Amino acid sequence: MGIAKEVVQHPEDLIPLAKLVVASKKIKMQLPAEPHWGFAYSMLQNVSRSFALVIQQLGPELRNAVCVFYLVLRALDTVEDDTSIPVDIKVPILLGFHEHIYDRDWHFSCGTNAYKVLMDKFHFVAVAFLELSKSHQEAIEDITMRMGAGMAKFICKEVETVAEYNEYCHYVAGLVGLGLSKLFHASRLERLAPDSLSNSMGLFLQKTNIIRDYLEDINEIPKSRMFWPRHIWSKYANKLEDLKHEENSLKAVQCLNDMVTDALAHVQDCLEYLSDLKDPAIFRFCAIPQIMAIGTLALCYNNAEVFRGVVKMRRGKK
Ligand code: D9A
Repeated sequence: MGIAKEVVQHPEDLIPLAKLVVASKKIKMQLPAEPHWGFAYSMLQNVSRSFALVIQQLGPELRNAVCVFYLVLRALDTVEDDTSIPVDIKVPILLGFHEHIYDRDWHFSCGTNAYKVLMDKFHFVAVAFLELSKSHQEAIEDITMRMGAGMAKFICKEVETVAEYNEYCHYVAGLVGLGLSKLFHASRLERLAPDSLSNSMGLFLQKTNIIRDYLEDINEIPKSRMFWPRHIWSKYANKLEDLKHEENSLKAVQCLNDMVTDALAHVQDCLEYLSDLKDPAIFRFCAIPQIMAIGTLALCYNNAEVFRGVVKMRRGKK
């Protein structure tokens, strides 16, 4: 991305940017020597630079488990998102994914760019998974199974009600919160958090992404699925696409504020979840994405720019 442009436009960001560059250099140097772990951590950097930084907060055992968990989930997402896979092929892959992670020889090519590399070299992820402790493996397997089943359930379904919106977000994000809480507990660093609080941690992040990415998603070719629930947007427009047209700006912003208010309902649970954490490294790992999400929602609230371009916080401000 345009780091030079960012610095020219916002010179005050130079210091946080420099810190980020130093931090990411450090991660590059620390790539493990074993090919599967080297692949796992470099893949993590390729698909998500900020998550690769945040994960460095954790101690080695938990970090390896979270790294594998993240890549397994990204692979599952890649299958879900690939519109060129026929539904009758896709559904069994989603339903069987939790078994494929135990299989060094399983492989299914799909996705594009870094995600294609992740799928083509998925055996590295399986090998890394098999090196995790049994309790970490079980947590990852359980969540992968439930998420795959949830994705399969929603494959051809529009999100109508707010209850369905919460259900979909539970499968793709709330379960991630449950899985991470299990991993923290399995590492004996935390008490097991209540599922409802873990779920809210995922829902808040996912809903923030769904709100922020309106324009990116609606303009995607081939047409991607939209997750704004019909029961919310139909109060403001006849079609969800109409919100991006200048003449509907007022209704669009009212709808946006409705969506933001719905997301904010999870903040109380998120704060309770964070305040119960004991381990300082786990606290930072969990708090950083939540703080970024709060910042993103603050930027989005009452902001018609959400319908004109993608509203993103600048790195220095993160
Ligand atoms: C997370 Cl293992 C995610 N998701 C995130 C990232 O944070 C959560 C995916 C896989 C894992 C973890 C996360 C982090 C810490 C504690 C959590 C938690 O729960 C207790 O998940 C709930 O977004 C994806 C889901 C929301 C679907 C769960 C943070 C992240 N941020 C993006 C930044 C951005 O702008 O999107 O990935 C990124 O780094 O690319």
